[in-house]
Amino acid sequence: MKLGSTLTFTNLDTGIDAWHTSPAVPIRASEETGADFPVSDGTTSTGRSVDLDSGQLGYGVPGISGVRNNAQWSVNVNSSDGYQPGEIVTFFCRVHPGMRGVFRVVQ
Ligand SMILES: [Cu+2]
Repeated sequence: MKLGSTLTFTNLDTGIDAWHTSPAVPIRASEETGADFPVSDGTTSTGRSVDLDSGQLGYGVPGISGVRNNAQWSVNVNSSDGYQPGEIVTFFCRVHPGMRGVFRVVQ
């Protein structure tokens, strides 16, 4: 992700009532992969704490389902929010932990 850009997560499964949280829980950025990846300790590769929680992206009964009733959620990847070139941020879906992603901040 280029520093200063916006990262938007879109739930494309709303037609089948599948809710996703993308990213769900901020997780430690790591260049390692394995059974313990990603680690959900809420920090990036630089050790900086991040709060990336989209809530449940999708549509449901207001007040009961707990979903946002919105299919998109965005993060501003900019220096004023602490992002730095080279920083790696990993994330996963809390509903479907096998859905994982990562981005590296570039200049
Ligand atoms: Cu999901």
